[in-house]
Amino acid sequence: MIWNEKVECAQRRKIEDIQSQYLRKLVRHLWDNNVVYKRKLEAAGVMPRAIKGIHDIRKLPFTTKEDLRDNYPFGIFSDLRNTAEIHVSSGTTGNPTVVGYTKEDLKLWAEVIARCLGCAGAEPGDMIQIAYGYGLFTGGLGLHYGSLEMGLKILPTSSGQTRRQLKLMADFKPRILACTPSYAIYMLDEAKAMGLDPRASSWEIGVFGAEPWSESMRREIENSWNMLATDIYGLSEIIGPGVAQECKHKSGLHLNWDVFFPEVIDPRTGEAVREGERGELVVTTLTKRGIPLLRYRTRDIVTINYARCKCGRTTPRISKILGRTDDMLIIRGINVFPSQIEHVLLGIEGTMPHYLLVVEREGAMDQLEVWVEVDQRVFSDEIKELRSFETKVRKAIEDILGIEVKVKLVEPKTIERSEGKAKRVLDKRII
Ligand code: DLL
Repeated sequence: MIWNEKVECAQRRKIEDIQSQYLRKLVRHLWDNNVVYKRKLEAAGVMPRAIKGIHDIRKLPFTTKEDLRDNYPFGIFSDLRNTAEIHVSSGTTGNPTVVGYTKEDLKLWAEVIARCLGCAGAEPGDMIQIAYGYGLFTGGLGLHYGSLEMGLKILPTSSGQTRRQLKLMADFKPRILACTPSYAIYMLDEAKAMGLDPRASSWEIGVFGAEPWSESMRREIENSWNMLATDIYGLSEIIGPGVAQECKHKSGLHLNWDVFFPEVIDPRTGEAVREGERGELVVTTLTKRGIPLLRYRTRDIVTINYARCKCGRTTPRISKILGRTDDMLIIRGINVFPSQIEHVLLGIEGTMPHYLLVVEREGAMDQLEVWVEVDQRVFSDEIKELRSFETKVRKAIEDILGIEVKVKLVEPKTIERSEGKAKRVLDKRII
């Protein structure tokens, strides 16, 4: 169903008028209420009155993840007093990324997710099993608010406890499943072990996202579970899930552009690329109040298409995420930066600043193995001591990342050196 036809099927001119109004108001609001942005606007030499319409957006400065982290925890918030909910996602080193929502923002979140659910094919009254993590991660609660808004019956199973997930699915027969695509695949083996026939599952529609996934993963999910697998995209800084979503035609993700203004730029020059060309997605949150962001560099690589879709929506569609401009890895839905691990290793005596992250997919699950060079002294220790050193390194890394990892200690000079940019990641996943 089309949840908000007036907006989702509107003429481009009409949407541009709305965007222009919102942008003028937003820039004025930031100038008056946000010290960080006032400084950024001044540095860029842009006064609020210079922004007359949406096409002036190019005059505005970009915002990056560093802007959020440098102002940790609440420095970039525009309305801390009325902040109603806070979410956190992992950062590079040290500080995580903190985002805040006012009550109005939570309403906006519910609205855009309801649109996404409608886009995926949900109807009021359907039952949805939400197997994204609830908590600081935006997946669980975001889908929850949108499902409430649409009038779905919510089964908030959160992630994990797979046998229980599957028993509840078999007994309650939800029509929709929302989780990461890798979890949908992971659940297959467990279902078979429980004697369930996945093709007979009650799930007809999947709302899968939070990590990159390919067309071959889609085929596997659709064939094995006998369901339609749709892609949902978003990031905590913008709102969480709810930025864009595929419809049943699966020809790009419809982006909620009346509230999240998209640009696709060349990451090196900052200039817009032509429609259909690959570039970095940059998003301005036009109506958010807790932590509105101007021209946020998502670091996600996409193409964009402004043609009307067969489903009738006129919203622009972004491609599936084609890559990242930085070295962030997503492992089991968790964002991991090599620099986080480097930071841990620097704090442990006996390790060297040479390491390699080896990522593999075992079954449906991502496995991260960290190869760490240790100095000769550690290596000549007894096996028992070597083991306990390995455990120490592993625990320290797990504490920072919040996921299980394997650690392999290697002798000095084992890891290939590079004269240019060090190669820290060996990603063997085929997705
Ligand atoms: O992953 C929000 C989300 C939750 C989206 C549930 C969809 C479903 P973060 O933890 O801040 O937020 O991670 C954001 O994850 O910049 C992308 O690189 C990646 N990502 C999110 N959705 C997709 C997707 C949530 N559908 C980062 N395909 C983003 C590929 C995705 N990558």
